Amino acid sequence: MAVRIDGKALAAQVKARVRSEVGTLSRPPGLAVILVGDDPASAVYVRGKEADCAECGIRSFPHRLPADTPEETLLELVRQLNEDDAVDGILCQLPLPPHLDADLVIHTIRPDKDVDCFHPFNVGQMSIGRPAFLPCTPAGVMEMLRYYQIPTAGKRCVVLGRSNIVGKPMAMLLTQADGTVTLCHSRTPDMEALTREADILVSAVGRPGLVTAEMVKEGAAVIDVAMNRGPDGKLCGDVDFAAVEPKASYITPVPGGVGPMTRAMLMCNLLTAAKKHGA
Ligand code: L34
Repeated sequence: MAVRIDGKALAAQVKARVRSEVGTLSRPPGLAVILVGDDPASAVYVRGKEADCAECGIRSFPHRLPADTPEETLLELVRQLNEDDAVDGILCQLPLPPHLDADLVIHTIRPDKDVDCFHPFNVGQMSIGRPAFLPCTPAGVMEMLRYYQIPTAGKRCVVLGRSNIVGKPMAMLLTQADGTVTLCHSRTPDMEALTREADILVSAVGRPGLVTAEMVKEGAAVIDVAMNRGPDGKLCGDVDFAAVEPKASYITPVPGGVGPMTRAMLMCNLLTAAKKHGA
């Protein structure tokens, strides 16, 4: 039976560390939080991030914009926040409404305030092993592996999903931690043959029930990054939790797994940004 990785408890520890370091700074770090439109899931995540800020002694500056906000208005807000010395980090919650170009917004955020680590400069720095920031979700997964002493060096790691915000950077961080990484996606034939070899299996696809017990190696660590809403309205990940739990050595629940860690790592990035800005 797998050990359940407690993302909520670990996130609380990480945030306590951030809070105590924030207490040593000459001024509180500041996070600008941009939320465009009224996607209910995004609203929940953003509220969570603002609550985390309060918990860590970080100021948050909310910017709620209507769904039909013109692109130039959003870009102008970002430029203004780039110049605002009280703002150490700028978070523009994704996804954006379809008429807005997320890449353009990300490009406009000054790299030293890019606490999501989405800007191409920071992605590049990370990819050559000289990170300024680490992307929050993959960094949260790495923190879980470290805390639970799940070794990565020399291990077979399989990542499902190749998104820019999770799959690709996850594969990169596992590679840097000396794992042997296979990145699978919708065009991967016979994915099961690959996942069955995985010591560490990370799923970030967004399809409930994708990862079945048959796909998991006995004793594997199974990390579920997905956030789906099941037909019953309940949150679930990609992993068939009940079936996989007996077979795995470690498993993350949804909710209470990777999600809270994503938010905790954002707090770490804010601390880093504030220090760089001389706080
Ligand atoms: N810019 N956009 C930007 N940065 C990010 O880092 C994100 N992400 C993803 C979506 N868009 C983003 C998040 O914040 C996903 N994500 C995220 C963050 C937190 C949680 C889930 C996704 C989270 O707190 N999950 C809780 C349950 C929340 C609920 O009840 O709905 C959990 O326990 O998993």
